[in-house]
Amino acid sequence: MPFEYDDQNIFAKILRGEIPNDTVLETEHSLAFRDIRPQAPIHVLVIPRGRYVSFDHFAQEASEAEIVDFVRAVGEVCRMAGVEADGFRLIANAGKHGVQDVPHLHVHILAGRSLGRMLS
Ligand code: IU
Repeated sequence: MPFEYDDQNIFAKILRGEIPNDTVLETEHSLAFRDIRPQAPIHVLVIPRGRYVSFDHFAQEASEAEIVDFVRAVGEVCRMAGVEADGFRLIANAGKHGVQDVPHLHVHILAGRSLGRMLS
């Protein structure tokens, strides 16, 4: 099934500059900004600028330049979070069972408190 991207999703509007955001990092192909409802003292979202719904969509269709840029942007935010805090967690929700609210690929970076054990 082809991936269908909704240009009216909130992160598409942020990327078009229609809605403000609290930017922490801008690169050629990616943007990182603070989550509007933080679940930890540090809660940053990293998104590609391209029209990708989810991680699997991105991995299949993004260019190598976009993929390298995105992974480096995620890594840079982890580094920034890790400097201020004692470790971090990455999460990328997808689809209904993953409870993805915004249908534009985003990686959550959470830090600044103990996040508990998710997997046993
Ligand atoms: P999810 O992985 O799609 O479930 O998470 C979406 C996140 O986007 C969630 O943590 C929201 O607080 C966050 N968010 C935001 O940062 N800015 C917004 O305008 C909206 C949602 I709407």
